[in-house]
Amino acid sequence: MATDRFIAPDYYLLDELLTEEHKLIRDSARAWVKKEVSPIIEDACQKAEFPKHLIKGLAEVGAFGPYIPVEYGGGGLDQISYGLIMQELERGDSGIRSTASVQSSLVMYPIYTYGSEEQRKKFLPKLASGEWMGCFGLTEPDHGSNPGGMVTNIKDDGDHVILNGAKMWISNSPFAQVAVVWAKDEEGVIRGLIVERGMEGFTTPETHNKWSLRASATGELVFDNVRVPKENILPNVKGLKGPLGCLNSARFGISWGAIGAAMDCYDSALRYSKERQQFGRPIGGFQLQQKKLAEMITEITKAQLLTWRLGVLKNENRATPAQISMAKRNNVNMALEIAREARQIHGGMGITGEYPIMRHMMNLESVITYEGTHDIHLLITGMDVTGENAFT
Ligand code: TGC
Ligand code: FAD
Repeated sequence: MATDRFIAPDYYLLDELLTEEHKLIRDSARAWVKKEVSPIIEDACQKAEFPKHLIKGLAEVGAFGPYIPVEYGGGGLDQISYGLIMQELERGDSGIRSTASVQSSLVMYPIYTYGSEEQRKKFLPKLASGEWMGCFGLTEPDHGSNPGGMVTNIKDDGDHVILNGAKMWISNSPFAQVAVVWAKDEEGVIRGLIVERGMEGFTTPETHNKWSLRASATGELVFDNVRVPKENILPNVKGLKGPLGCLNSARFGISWGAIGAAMDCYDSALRYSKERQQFGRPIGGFQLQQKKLAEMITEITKAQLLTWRLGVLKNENRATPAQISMAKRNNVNMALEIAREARQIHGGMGITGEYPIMRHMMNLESVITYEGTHDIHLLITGMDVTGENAFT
């Protein structure tokens, strides 16, 4: 990829809504992405390799558990700080943000929120430092949008449970030491378990041939009579609200992250439109190109306002799952539309690795599907405003 010349758009002077601490955190994540991610990300994607060497730096910029209390190794920061870090990471690449949001929202969050004190002390500091990486097993081959139908199950075996079943499409699974797994007990109640690499019968085959999120490792979790000690069961939650509660946190982060990808596409398209000449003038002088750019900055600005307000509500514990769902749907769709338009502004160059556009666009095709598909989020808003359930 060419040199990273990213300049973040801030059309409505939204920096004025951030504290000095927010700006420091955002700027240090931004600088880290420019120095460590931008130079290697295109190559990692082309090779379909997760750049493992970035784990240490991700921990150092506070990307693992930013809002987890300091006593457990987290950053003790607020929700807007978390959002800003996710925005900057996804500006680099959705796969890098994915790694961090799984670790923070889908592994550290449930252990912190639903775990025992012993579980918090054993796992959280090592997850915060990146010494251990985690993954989150909810989706199954036959149960994606409908996780309540899961068939992965546990059976009582004295001081252990016996875990059987399979999860698929699991980010970070091929290298994770720890998996937070959701399974039904003998009464059909969903429980959360911490499954550790090395437990007999537990394997994590990698999923290959993805055209999207190529710098993020995705795989399965296969459980063949795995004996999991009862001390690894998350004691403080039962039912589908357990995993869905984690998704609220991850979807919130994604709603910020998507803005990062959109900003990168817009910034690249704006610069290209000023530099690229056709018919004797910069293509940015043509009305059709200006329409695209004007719509992009409008949509980015609206998304920034939406997430900032959501961050305020989340800091006050007032953000509802449906509000978070709306921001995830709107912002990811917005980013994908911008990536497609930016690709056109770059002409043929837009399909090459010289520019980040095609990579963002392909990544966003996963982001619009995971953490609840675009259509599932439409139905969540539909149900929230009408009171009618259109899922079944
Ligand atoms: P439903 O009957 O509506 O609810 C069951 C129970 O859960 C409660 N609940 C929630 N609790 C917390 N947060 C939420 N967002 C919640 N939504 C519902 C609800 O109150 C109820 O509680 P209780 O106490 O009455 O039992 O459930 P349903 O079976 O009808 O399903 C609803 C639906 C479709 C919205 C939900 O299942 C859903 O969101 N489906 C999408 C699945 C999804 O998002 N999967 C994501 C997998 S993880 C992933 O993709 C990681 S990618 C990570 C990365 O790389 O970045
Ligand atoms: P399906 O549920 O089969 O949906 C197929 C289509 O049907 C979609 O368009 C959907 O919107 C539509 N549909 C489904 N139900 C309805 C309905 N009631 N009404 C209208 N339309 C409907 N999962 C994890 O647990 N952990 C992870 O770390 C993780 N990482 C992922 C990483 C990647 C790269 C990808 C692609 C996925 C990941 N997922 C993960 C899984 C992801 O959450 C699911 O793919 C997603 O929830 C959708 O499930 P599905 O793919 O089975 O699609």
